[in-house]
Amino acid sequence: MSTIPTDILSELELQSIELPSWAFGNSGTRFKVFTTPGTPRDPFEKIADAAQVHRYTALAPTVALHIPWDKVDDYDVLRTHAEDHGVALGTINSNTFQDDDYKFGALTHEDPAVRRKAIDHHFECIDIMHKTGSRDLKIWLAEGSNYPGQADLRGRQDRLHESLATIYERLGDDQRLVLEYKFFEPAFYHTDVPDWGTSYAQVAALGDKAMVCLDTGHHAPGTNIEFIVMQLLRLGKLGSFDFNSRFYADDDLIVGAADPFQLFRIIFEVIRGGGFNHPDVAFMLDQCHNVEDKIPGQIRSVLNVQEMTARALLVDTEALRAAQVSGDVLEANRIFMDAFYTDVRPALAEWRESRGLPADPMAAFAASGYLAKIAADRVGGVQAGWGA
Ligand code: PSV
Ligand code: MN
Ligand code: MN
Repeated sequence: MSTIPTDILSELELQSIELPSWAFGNSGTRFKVFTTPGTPRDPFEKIADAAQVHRYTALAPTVALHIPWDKVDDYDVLRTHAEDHGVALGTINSNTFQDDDYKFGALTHEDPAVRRKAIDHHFECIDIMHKTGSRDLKIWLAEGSNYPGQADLRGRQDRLHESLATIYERLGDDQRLVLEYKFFEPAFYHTDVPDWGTSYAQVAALGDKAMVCLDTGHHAPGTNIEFIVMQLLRLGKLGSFDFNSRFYADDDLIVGAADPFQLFRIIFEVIRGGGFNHPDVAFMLDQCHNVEDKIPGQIRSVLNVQEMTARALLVDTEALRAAQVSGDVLEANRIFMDAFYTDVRPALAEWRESRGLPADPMAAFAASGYLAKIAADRVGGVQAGWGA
């Protein structure tokens, strides 16, 4: 059994991973959405489910909201509800991708009236952030074009800057804007914020309170994501992660499921760049659970992040550095791989127990009967989905 040094355990104890409210709603593909009995019908029930993940892992103390999907009449009540369940409200995600007016863009639209509407939506999100106590406004834009010649690429970039600058001006002193990039979809020819460079260029033009959000599923196959992580940390502009995993496109699968080694490499660079347990670099999940149960899916996800973090913290960085400096390629690679191949699961289980947590959170949650209870209790109403 591997043991984990106590200084690493102390760092792991501080780790926190924000959960997306939409992970608890029904989701699927464009072919079919499979529903689950007990799926939340409103933001209150989503938060109650998210709190279960924290209860069994102590890893997920905050929940991100999506507006308008999680719109409520009184955010003070929602905030108190979250606190009563042992969690807090986190990032507010704006939504400019489900309104007919945004067919040809929102913050980049040719028509000033449409841009105004999209900016006002972000103002509303900032007002909500003041009530929920949220720090981050996360902006993911679905804007782009499908055919060469359809849009003025340059003009859209200029309008994007103007719109973002107007939103940025409205932020409170302790609030931030994080701009997420995605290389394609729903637009297929060009996307207005397709890559980290564009996101960086846009946020750098705004100021210190604007940062890049890196969604691990939003890159072309083969992209060296850890290199991007390194570069953004080096530039002081990595604001947050949306973790998930992908085999093909924006699959939104359980983080660490498709490629645990990639997750290890990413977290290694986070640690190397001083971004681990750093308040400026938020760890979040952005996932959907199409065929598996949602709460256990989220529990599995945060445990995967914790496990790869423990392994990345195990890298003997002094020995690695010495091997790098002396040009010992194979020794450097051995040191790196040794940490990756270390099975930390038994040691983490023991450590969990020593902190009053279940050694096996998945088993403990399954034994709790919570899923059967919500299936029995939550009758009637409309189940939440990705988009409502
Ligand atoms: C769409 O690709 C997306 O998955 C983005 O990653 C956002 O973060 C998320 O939806 C919620 O808007
Ligand atoms: Mn995302
Ligand atoms: Mn996505």
